[in-house]
Amino acid sequence: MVEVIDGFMDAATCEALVELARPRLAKSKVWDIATGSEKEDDYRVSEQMFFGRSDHLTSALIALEMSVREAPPGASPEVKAYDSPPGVKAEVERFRRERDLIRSIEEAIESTTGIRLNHGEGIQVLHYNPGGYYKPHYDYFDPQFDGNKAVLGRGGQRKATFMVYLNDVEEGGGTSFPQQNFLAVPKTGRALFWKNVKEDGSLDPGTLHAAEPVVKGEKWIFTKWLREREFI
Ligand SMILES: O=C(O)CCC(=O)C(=O)O
Repeated sequence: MVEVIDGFMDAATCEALVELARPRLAKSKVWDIATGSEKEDDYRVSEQMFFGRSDHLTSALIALEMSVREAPPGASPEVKAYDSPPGVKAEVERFRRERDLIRSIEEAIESTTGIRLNHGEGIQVLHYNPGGYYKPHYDYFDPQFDGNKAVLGRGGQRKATFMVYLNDVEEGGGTSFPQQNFLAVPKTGRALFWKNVKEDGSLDPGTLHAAEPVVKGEKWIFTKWLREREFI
């Protein structure tokens, strides 16, 4: 039921993603089905951040590029005086490298899963320190709860989950699937892929899963949830 794909990502790409995510982490929250919003809860102890999806990053990059003023070669000093400061161009380049990295990962997920890139939510990077965990939960949104209506309106159900371990964990930190008696062990670049709904479209409770406590070392992963339709 859970597909394990070793070597989905090379170590350098995993490290590059971690370094981009590291300064942007915030405490993880859990989804509250009663209110349809996030709340703090010790059900989950980790830090996280989301990257924008690459097609959205591309639109933002085009706007950024258009905002850079650079006079053509040979322009007079008076005209060149209106050039954007060098820091602006460096920022555009930094943004382009981030877009390229995210796009390459998202394209690899698309070709591995056969699910279109624009069905994906943004890549979510998670970081666990020793003692960090996420108790058993489902990734799908149960439509019987009113709090899930709005989030389901943004592209339908999370029909599948694609997750990648971005480092080796010294001890603990596996991903357990209690209904399937299965424990995945973190390993740099190893991906897990599973479907949260059955062939008939019903929710699959066998996908219950948990992040086991990290005992030693730290743990980095990313998760990408894939919707039935374009995620908006
Ligand atoms: O950290 C893990 O191994 C699992 C993460 C997870 O279950 C989630 O982000 O929904």
